[in-house]
Amino acid sequence: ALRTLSHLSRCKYWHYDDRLMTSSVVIVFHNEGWSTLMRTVHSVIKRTPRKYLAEIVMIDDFSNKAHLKERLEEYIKQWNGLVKLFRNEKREGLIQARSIGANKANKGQVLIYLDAHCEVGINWYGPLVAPISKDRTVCTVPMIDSIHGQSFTVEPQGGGDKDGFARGAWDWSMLWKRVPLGEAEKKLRKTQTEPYRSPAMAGGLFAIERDFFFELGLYDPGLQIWGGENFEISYKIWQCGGQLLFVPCSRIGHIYRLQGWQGNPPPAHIGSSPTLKNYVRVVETWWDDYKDYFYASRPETLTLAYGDISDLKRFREEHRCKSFKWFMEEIAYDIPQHYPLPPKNVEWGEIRGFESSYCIDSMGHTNGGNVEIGPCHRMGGNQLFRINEANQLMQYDQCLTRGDDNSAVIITHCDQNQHNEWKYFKDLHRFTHVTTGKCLDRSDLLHKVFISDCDTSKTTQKWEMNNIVAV
Ligand code: UD2
Ligand code: MN
Repeated sequence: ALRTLSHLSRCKYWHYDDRLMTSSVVIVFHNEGWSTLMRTVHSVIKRTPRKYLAEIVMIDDFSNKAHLKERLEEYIKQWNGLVKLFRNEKREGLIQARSIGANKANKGQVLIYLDAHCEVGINWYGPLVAPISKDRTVCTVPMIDSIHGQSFTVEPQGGGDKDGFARGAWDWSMLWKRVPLGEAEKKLRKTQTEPYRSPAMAGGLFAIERDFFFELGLYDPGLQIWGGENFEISYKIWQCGGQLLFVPCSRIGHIYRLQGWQGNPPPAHIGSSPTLKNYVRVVETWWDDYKDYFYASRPETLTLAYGDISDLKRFREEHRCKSFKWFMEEIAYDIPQHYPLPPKNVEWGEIRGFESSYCIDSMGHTNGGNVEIGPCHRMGGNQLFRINEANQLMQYDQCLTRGDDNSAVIITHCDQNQHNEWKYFKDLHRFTHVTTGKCLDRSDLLHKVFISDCDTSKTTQKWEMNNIVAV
């Protein structure tokens, strides 16, 4: 059961205009389960005042499951046209499917997007749409509770302040984060149940005035399948004159992915790394000089072919959208406090035993596991490292450091002032562990990585770092 959030019981005392804007609810789906998909639809119908619900538009993104064919078509007939179903003729991905949905859903004044495995809460509608009815350039996001994928229990999400309030954020590699609502933002509102500003949205659940979404150009048509669109729309809203608000009194449950579920694979006609390409398009379009911080965190994307973004740049100019620096200073000022701007890289790539075919491999270990030696695969991933100006030898958000036995090399999560221990001497083919004065060493035979007394005659202490590029 939902943990009692006593301050939220005050949501009962708000009065909403009885002439709010009407809405089209858009649900895009690809191979969703029957009960979760229909629960989304049923909950919207049951819990939305009929005079505001113009239609529910379902976009089937090229599913192949039998229950999503005739059975679905027959089932929605009970609502006499209130629920519409459109089918994509090829897999578009959730991002373009949502833009298609915006075109199909033309009856409501507001577009409300929901993932296909949600349950809207009681009185979700008024609080979510009222801010838009007041100012059409506001985009709102409900409080998203977490429905467990097996037990279907509902819990508030983590990552917030003591009352559970969080703002949407990112780290510099573009991973979605939630940071506690800070004092400065709290001061901007009179009560805890008022909407508050968020730099970014998670992506799946939001409400936006339809015409305003079209004025913003919908989603970048070059974004493919999954990922990054939540940041694109967030930056576009803020930098081009709108606002993004999180609304405490509108609650919607969402079933999060179960541990290990990788998501639906991209279709064959899509090239590799669509999500990474999306990230690059977004930072290239919106981040200005801050994009260097993204590339410092994900150097392998430096050479990624991300397509043409000249239309997006022109849009930014024509709409006189503000700079990312303005956005970071005025709206997202708290994010670097939680995710500091990363230092520049000195070198990055695979760490290969000099002139050998063996590379350091994290084997996916994190938080204290050993790094090992494995055959070089030149695919990046667990063999992709970077050494930065703060003397950290890193993979993603993890640092290499000395293990408890004083010789093994382990990998563990680090902040910017932790594990500043390494120097790479390119010409000497050497990694020095500065704090002990020892050298990075290996046993190709035993697949082990360790530190030992420096010895220029030992070939196992010789390394080369070679760039790896994502494709
Ligand atoms: C989150 C968002 C999701 C989206 C994504 C980043 C929330 C709660 N969820 O991941 O909405 O912004 O981040 O892109 O904020 N789908 C398609 N075609 C596809 C793949 C998915 O139609 O090719 C549908 C899918 O059935 C679902 C929706 O798109 O209804 C979102 O996909 P998801 O649930 O796998 O994304 P999620 O929640 O992991
Ligand atoms: Mn989802």
